[in-house]
Amino acid sequence: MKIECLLNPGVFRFDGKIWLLLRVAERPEQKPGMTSFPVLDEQGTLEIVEFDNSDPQLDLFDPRVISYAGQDYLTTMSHLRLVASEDGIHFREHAVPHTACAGCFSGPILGQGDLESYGIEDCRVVQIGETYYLTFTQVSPHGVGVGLRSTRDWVNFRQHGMIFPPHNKDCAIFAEKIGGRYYALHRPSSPVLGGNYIWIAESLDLEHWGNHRCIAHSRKGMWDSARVGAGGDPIRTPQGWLEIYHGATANPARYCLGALLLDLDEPWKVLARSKDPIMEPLADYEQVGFFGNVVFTNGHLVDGDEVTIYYGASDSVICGARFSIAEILETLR
Ligand code: MAN
Repeated sequence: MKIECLLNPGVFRFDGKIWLLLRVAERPEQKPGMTSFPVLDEQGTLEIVEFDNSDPQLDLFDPRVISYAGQDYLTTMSHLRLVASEDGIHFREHAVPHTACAGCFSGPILGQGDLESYGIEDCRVVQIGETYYLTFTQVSPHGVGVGLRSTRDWVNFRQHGMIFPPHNKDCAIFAEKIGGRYYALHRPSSPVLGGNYIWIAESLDLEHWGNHRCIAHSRKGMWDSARVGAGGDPIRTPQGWLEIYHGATANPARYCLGALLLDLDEPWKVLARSKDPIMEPLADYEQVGFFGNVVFTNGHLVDGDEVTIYYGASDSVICGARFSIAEILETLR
């Protein structure tokens, strides 16, 4: 397999270090005139599916997705992999402190079972108490939903299954309870009425979610006209919860970042929002790549007024950008 993209990392602090949970997207080396990609069968064995590009049943409409005879597939399969850093800039694979096998790396986190047979993507990591909760996109022929796993040591994981069924992604859990309840942002898609909007839900146990409310629509004629979706977990500020989100246009597709400010006690209330993006794909590596014109985030680190936003650029490489939280808040209207 060849790594086509390293993108959209989850971010967290653990054992005195800064960690990224990378999304690694792979496929076989492509032969001329053919399209091939991996899928997992029910036993978790990798299979390679191959199509001839001249086959009229094949629709290569998007570098990320293909359709053959009415069935949709992903062109790459993603798994998650840990790297660590002392300074938040230089990352390498690092042993997770682990009583059972000193010095071993925590292995890749792979898709498992029927709901993840096309892989797992774009993992948000939030720490609540001693436990890290991972919310990620589960992809399979059944659709795209949100999975939850949790861990305390990054060696042993608990599977909580799918918490938001298809079509849903971009799930960011708040790091604190509000009024005795957990809250999460999520992004269902509605193909006919509605669209790709950000919703909020609440839960008593992080597994069962209800009282869903729609809090932010895409906005016609603006940089976030086709879709919006939450980034990492909302950042608590004295003015409210600051949520960095991605917004995209459809034709041509262009992904930018903006922000929402949510009420501290009633987080379903949007107090302010970016009129213009806080970040756009401008550098070469943000404009050209596997899927160009993309800046996309699902993780950040907060240090006082500074937030380092880790982001995927053009679905190919991982970057970081530092912002002042106060400056972002000043831009919101
Ligand atoms: C979707 C997801 C992301 C990806 C963007 C841009 O939102 O597949 O993983 O980064 O599209 O391609």
